[in-house]
Amino acid sequence: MQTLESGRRSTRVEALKRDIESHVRYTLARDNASATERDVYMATAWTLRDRLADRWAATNARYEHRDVKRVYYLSLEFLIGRALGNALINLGLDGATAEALEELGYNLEELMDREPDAGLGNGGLGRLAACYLDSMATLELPGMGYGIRYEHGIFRQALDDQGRQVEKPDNWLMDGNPWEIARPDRTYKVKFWGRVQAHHDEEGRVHFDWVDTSDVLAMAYDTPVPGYCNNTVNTLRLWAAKATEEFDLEGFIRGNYIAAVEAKTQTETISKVLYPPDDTGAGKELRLKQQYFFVSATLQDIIARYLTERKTFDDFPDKVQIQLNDTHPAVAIPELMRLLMDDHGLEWDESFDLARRTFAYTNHTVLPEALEQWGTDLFGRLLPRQMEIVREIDKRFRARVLEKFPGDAAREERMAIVSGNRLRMANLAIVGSHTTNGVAALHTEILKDSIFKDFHELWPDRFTSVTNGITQRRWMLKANPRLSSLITEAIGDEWVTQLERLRELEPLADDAAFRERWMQIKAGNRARLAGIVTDLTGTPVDPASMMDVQIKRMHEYKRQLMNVLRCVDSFLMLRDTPDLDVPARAVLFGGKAAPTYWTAKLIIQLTNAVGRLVNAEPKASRLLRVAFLPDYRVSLAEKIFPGSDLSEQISTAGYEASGTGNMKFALNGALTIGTLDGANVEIAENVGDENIFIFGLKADEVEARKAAGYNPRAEYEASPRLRRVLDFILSGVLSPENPGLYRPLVEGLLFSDPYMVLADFDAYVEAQEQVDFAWGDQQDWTRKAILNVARSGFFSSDRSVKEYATRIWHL
Ligand code: 26V
Repeated sequence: MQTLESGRRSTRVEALKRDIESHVRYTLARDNASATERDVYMATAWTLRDRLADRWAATNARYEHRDVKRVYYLSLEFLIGRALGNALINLGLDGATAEALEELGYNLEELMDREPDAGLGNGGLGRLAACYLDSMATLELPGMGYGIRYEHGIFRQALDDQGRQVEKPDNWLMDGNPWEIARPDRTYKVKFWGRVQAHHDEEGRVHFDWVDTSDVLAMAYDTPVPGYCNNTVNTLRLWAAKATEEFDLEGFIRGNYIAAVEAKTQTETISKVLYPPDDTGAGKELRLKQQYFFVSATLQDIIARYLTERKTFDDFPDKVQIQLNDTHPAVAIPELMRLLMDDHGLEWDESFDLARRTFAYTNHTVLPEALEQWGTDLFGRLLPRQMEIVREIDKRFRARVLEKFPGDAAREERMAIVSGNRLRMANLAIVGSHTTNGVAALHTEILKDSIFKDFHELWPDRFTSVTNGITQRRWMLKANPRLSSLITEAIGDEWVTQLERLRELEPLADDAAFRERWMQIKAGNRARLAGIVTDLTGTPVDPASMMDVQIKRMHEYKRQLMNVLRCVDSFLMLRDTPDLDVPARAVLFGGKAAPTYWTAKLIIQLTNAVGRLVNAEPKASRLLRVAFLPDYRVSLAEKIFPGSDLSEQISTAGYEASGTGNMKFALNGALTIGTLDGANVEIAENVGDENIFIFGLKADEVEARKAAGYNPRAEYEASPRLRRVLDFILSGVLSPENPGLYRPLVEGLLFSDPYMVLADFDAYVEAQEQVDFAWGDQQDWTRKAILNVARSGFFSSDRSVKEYATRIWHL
């Protein structure tokens, strides 16, 4: 007899099959026999999108009807990853769809693997934006993301036969993107260059016109953002650059067809490609064009939406809150003022006040080279009216500083928005917003007493902290289905929307039968990871070894190099000491280096050289494997976290603003080895000191050592272990054909070591020995792992978004 549930399910499966087949036939005009896997993937995606469409329209209608206060998350980056699996989970259709496809002769997992990642971001900042969209939709908050529809996202990373990073183009839109809907009716004109003309009206008031501009059109593409099983579907609106029609027409009139088409292509390069961070920081004209392009279109869109309900701007900040994801969209501050003054006739004071009450700014880094500055020359030529407005904001702000700190010219200059020929975007963002926040407790303290100290002294109330979070829907429910099922079986499924409920797992850490099941699942996930490592790198990995993982962007402050040095140390020990009693480990790395970041690229090459050496040495490779997984990205991350045992979070204290990978590991039951940096501090507080391996200098100690005149050479002299490792690399055996290849890395450490690798090395190796020891007791290790999971509820992006909503957006 069929139950009601299974009856509904079979109806659902039938409907899914029917719609998938119908999309193959009518959207793709194929018959079932000639349909390729790609066709079936597309048809499945459209089928799911159709099921989102009604809820999407209803969500928009509800927001409009209730005239809600809206939040706009402006970001140059959204690192979404794949959409199909996420839509399935959030619609609760994963089981039924798998069944439908199976009956059609296809495998859901395989189809999902065909979807290219939407890699419209570089790393943590972009992934955070994606997690926040998921949480806003799940919390039913009227939040909308705005960004750029890059034709090419983050480059794909390949490794050549020398172990060097090679960048390959990302062509994610090539096969069509079934998740987006073009909205040509939402197209705005964005102006560039030109000049400002003042004129007086009949009443003698001055008006400013921005004339002789060259214009670009911004066309909206919308992607649905489904909440978890709740009928809310929010929107991510990405802008694509299109040449204006006049542009084309002019070319025809002048008879210069080819030149006109060329000019059109040139214009459309604005949304062609995502910028990777580079050592030259700002200063790139196209990057500034991208920022202004998406900001201007976004503000026009927001104002148009606001004005459908009202005639004045009096309520603007009560209906519109705009979160600036780093300074990248900070040109929104003068742009909103320009629109209010020049297009809508408001006065300066009112415009500035409205803008300040509308914007909030999140800082994501303290690295000086990553703090954006624009040359006033470029900025002033590209955006002449906005430059005037910025200069006026700066003039008034300087006066305010001197009023509070009379005679303090040095302070005035430090705080200035425009200083010499530099426009400092962070200073503009703080002055032009109501709230500035850091992304973890320690990070915010560092903002307040170092890089933004002067601003904190002027406006202490403007600063607040919101610790980052991650969405458990993608990073647990979707990525780790087997552990998710075990957890749900034990405590119910409320954790999917209330992650703090994981606390209920705590007593089970002492339950031997539960631990047994936990270990079995972990073993399965570990075996899957071992298989992936072998597939991707050719390195065989014993599925019983400890999976020791460092995955994140390559940067010196993250200290992948310290991890590599530790691998060399282990190698030398294993090679030279017979019968060494240590557990088997696979040390796995993954991460992209910015294409112009030579040191980071050399560290990748060194990692691969160490891997080759270790994996080929018979004695060492029994207990140690080292592998670099190419093309680390969201979809690969989802496969790595569940199989990981040890999470490497070893940045120089004070440099990692928060980290979010650290949270994904803890949530999936890996133990952390880490410094007291970023959100590691809060992970340690939550999971308890006995369930984490903390080592190394603390942030204030790093500063003190620097102030006292840090001498890395002395560390080398004092530590025989460190000396052996560095001498080994200097010997050239890792690159016999070019023995000096890695010398610059070692010399960088010996002569400067800005990130204190040598100062922390011995402490790191000792902490790793504690890890080895703890691993020896698998029961206790598992106990700790369960407690890590049980206590990571705080790191849900639902919690972060709620904090933004109450403390910053006042929803
Ligand atoms: C930018 C640049 C540009 C110049 C060259 C080097 C460089 C290095 C880093 C960056 C960082 C850009 C901002 C960013 O992605 N920050 C990350 O934001 C995450 C989300 O808040 C946070 O978890 C990470 O700790 C933080 O590094």
